[in-house]
Formats: sequence, C-alpha cells, structure tokens
Amino acid sequence: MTERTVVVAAALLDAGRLLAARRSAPPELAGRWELPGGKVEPGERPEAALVRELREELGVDTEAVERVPGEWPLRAPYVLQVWTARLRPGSAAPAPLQDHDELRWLAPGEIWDVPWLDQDVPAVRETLTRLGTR
Ligand code: 523
Repeated sequence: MTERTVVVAAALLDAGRLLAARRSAPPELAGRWELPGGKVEPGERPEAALVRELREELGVDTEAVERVPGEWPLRAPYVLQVWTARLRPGSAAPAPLQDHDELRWLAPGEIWDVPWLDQDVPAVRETLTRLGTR
C-alpha cells in the first residue's frame, strides 16, 4: 500500500510571467486557479511526470528547471511538489486541452489577481520568494 503520492506542479515561466490555469473539474476545485500538473505514476521520475502532464493538459513541450524547496499537503495521500519549468524552443503556446478552461500568464504584479486553490497559495508564495519577484 502506498502511503504518499506526489502530485507535481509547474511554475511555468516565460518572459518573466507565470502561467496560471483555471480548473474546470472536479466541481469542488472548478473555478480556482492552480500551478498545472498531476500525479506522478509509479516508477516515474517527478520531472518526467511534470513534462508529461503539461503535454497532456496544455499541449506544450517543456523542461523542468529546478525544484522549489518544500512540500505541501493535499488531501491524503497526496502531497504537492513544485518545479520551475520553461517552454522548449519550438513548443506550441499552452492551450487548455483538459482539466482547465482558462489560462493566464501573470506578470509579477498580477500574481495574486486570481483565486488560487488554497493549497497552491503557499507553493506559489515560495516560488516567488525563490525567484525574487515578490
Ligand atoms: N492539485 C492541487 N494543486 C495543483 C495540482 C496540479 C493538483 O491541489 N497545483 C490536486 C488536485 C487533485 C490532485 O491534486 O485533488 C491530483 O491532481 P490532478 O487531478 O490534476 O492530477 P491528475 O491529472 O494526475 O489526475 P487524474 O485526472 O486522476 O489522472
């Protein structure tokens, strides 16, 4: 039995802006914004899971850059870990293909303009601290 499942999320950065994605499901999360990502599969490296999830959900070609230190609890057995990430050259622009109904590239002064999921707030805050863009 697995006692802990990692959910990876991306602080996808481009030209100094951070991508935020509005969830369309499940109902209890719909309308709130998140760092996009998903569950790491058994045996999968978290960075690989991140790239896979961003391809599936947003149609982008990305690479993980570095882990944002920390781990934030989600509903058991899930915990949230964050990596900064960037678009690889030639990637399509992100599009809300599944799980999301709107995307926004947030400039540093706009980060708190969207209603993030409660559990993403400390992760976003830590990401900004690391980037020095507060
Ligand atoms: N969160 C969350 N914040 C956040 C992500 C990426 C996920 O709170 N930034 C939560 C939402 C879900 C759980 O983590 O309760 C799994 O995320 P989900 O549904 O995006 O993971 P998937 O895409 O792997 O899920 P399946 O559709 O079940 O494959």
